[in-house]
Amino acid sequence: MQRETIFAPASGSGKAAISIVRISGPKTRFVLETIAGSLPKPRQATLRIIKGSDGPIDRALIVWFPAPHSFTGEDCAECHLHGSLAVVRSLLSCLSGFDDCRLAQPGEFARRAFEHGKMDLSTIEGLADLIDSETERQRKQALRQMEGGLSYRVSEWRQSLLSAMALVESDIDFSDEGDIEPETARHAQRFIAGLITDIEGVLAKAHQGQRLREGIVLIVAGPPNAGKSTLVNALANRDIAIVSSIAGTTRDLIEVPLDLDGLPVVLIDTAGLRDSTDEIESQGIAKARQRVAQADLGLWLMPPGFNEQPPIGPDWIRIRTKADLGLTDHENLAISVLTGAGMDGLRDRLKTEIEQRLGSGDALITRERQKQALTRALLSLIQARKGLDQGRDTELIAEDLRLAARYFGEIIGVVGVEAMLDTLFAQFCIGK
Ligand SMILES: Nc1nc2c(ncn2[C@@H]2O[C@H](COP(=O)(O)OP(=O)(O)OP(=O)(O)O)[C@@H](O)[C@H]2O)c(=O)[nH]1
Ligand SMILES: [Mg+2]
Repeated sequence: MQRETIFAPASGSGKAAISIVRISGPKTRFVLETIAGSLPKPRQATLRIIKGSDGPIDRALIVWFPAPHSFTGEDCAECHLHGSLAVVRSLLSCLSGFDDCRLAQPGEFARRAFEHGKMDLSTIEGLADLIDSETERQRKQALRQMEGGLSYRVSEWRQSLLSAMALVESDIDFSDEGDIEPETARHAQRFIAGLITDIEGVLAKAHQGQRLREGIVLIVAGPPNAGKSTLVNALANRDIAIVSSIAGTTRDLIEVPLDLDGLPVVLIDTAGLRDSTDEIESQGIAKARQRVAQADLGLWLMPPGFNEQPPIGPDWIRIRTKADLGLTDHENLAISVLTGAGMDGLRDRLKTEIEQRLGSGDALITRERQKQALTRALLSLIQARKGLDQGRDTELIAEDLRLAARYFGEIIGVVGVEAMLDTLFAQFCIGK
């Protein structure tokens, strides 16, 4: 059965100067010939009148990308239309009139690119992150991944692994008793030791990569009326949380994604911590305590006269609030949102602390999935190294190495990833 041809708007919805509709699949050539009169030269923007069944739709730039030199690896085309809702709608309905042509599902173009070997899995994850990126640091990390930073390292590792496997397996073939020759073992040891060191280095930075992708979780906590919501609003530069002089104003967790000078932060306002008999407030306090335990960094807000220590959780920056009231001390950073005193100092301190947790920004691993596969590969390699050290049966060592190869394959999506593909591609919008 011939594969369906898919189409979708590839640019944002709404009025704009230009809207792009993308088409991919075996019918693309026929569709173009029909709606544009004839096939334009490959990869050259060509101005044409696009015609539907009841007359012209728009005058548009058309680009024809014959397979395999296209984003998806199939015959592909882009129509750059005038950015009007009616024009786009009219072209989409014209395209659905062709046999075997239908609107694409979210991420379906990317999925076809993956299936045709145009992009591997970690590259596509980079693309998804690039589209989602909100800060400069996130954009750079995503771009590096999309350009194949992780794929490149993994393919280097696979090469080394293949060399080690070849050594070990040649011994299985030639030796009678299954014992590995000392010379061969030493050789294989060298490859494996190199791999282990490399992977441990990359994994050590994985946490930073994930934090950069997801944002550093910064939680604001303290007793009721400490000025938590006031500070959250000031850091976010807008009124997100209700502020009042009544203790127990904030009850739910309020999360705000924040771009702190290019650093991605998820700022969380919480209910003031105290023993409460109010049922709703108590639930809020329980939620706050839970979230405190998972945060990367915390601001512990102490109003004048309050001296309790923060709960066990993240690293805390202790802050004396309402400094304008004149009750500060020498130990803690003092701020007044009212007068702005101490706020620059707090922002600088925050930036330093966050920078530290994000590292230099050159992490290769940015997702839990990648981390897990790489950790499993590492464990298999460590197992293989132990086997070689102890002169274990070569067949067992070879099996550990095969497992490691399999886990490498998972990172770039060569094996065992069917289950997660649907989830990944569904993250994209339609038209990607
Ligand atoms: N003088 C002075 N008052 C402040 C300052 N910051 C906040 N306040 C006041 O302190 C009161 C409590 O502020 P909130 O921000 O609602 O305190 P909160 O910690 O969020 O309180 P809950 O949500 O009830 O836990 C309000 O009346 C604020 O106007 C400050 O820097 N100086
Ligand atoms: Mg509050």
